[in-house]
Amino acid sequence: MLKAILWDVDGTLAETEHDGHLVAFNRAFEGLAIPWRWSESRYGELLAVAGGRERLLYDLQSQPLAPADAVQRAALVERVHRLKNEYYAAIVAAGALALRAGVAQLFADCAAAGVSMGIATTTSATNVAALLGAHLGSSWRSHFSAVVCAEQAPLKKPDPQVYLRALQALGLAADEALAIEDSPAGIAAARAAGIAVVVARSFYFSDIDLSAALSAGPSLGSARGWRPMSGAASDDRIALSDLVRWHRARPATP
Ligand code: XBP
Ligand code: MG
Repeated sequence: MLKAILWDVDGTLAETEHDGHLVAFNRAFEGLAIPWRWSESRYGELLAVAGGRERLLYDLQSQPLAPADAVQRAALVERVHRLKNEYYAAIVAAGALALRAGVAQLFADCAAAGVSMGIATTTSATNVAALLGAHLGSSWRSHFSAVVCAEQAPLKKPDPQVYLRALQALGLAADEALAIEDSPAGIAAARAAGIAVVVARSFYFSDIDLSAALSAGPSLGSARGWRPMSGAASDDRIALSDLVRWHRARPATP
């Protein structure tokens, strides 16, 4: 029986990578007088590396103007990441990061049906608080029975740690939860934890392998384009009733 929905954050709740983190990283480079910027397409490549700090460190390997010394590199990563998160919070506070279509309605469905919700993300806790505080208010934490971020699960997706810790916090078995994700690393993490996963494709992950997903579609805000399980035509969005139906019909070994 489905008892909890586990939400990924970046790309799933909002288009935070394209409209938030990328913009904030470039502002941080500028603010620290670092002489390079990331293009939209370069950031798409870099998303193969989960975690903002890890992404920065990886990119430094191909930046000719980056310091050669490992200690200096690590210090630079910390400075950029801290400032990036400040700019990210400012972008969220300015109202520039709307929740993706259908997300708020699913939150309401879960509340009405008494289905728990959890957060399972590779991003920093500060970014989750900024985003959800802006959309759900200062009591945002009370909407979620578990919030597991990078700080609580340092082994980032595709490692299953974040999902295993979320299940542990909820006191649930893997087959009592359903993950909502957007990225290959997120899908792999949920599946490695034994959790069935539904994928709402995002800007940067519009063309990924979806064979491990219970169902996938372009948006939770539309019942169209979902497969192999389809949304109910009666309600032009993906409702909790669709997720419950899909979860019940999942293969024996999800
Ligand atoms: C996505 C990530 C994060 C963000 C940046 O996490 O990989 O690293 O890109 O956030 P998810 P930080 O999809 O699991 O929410 O800079 O805080 O790492
Ligand atoms: Mg994501």
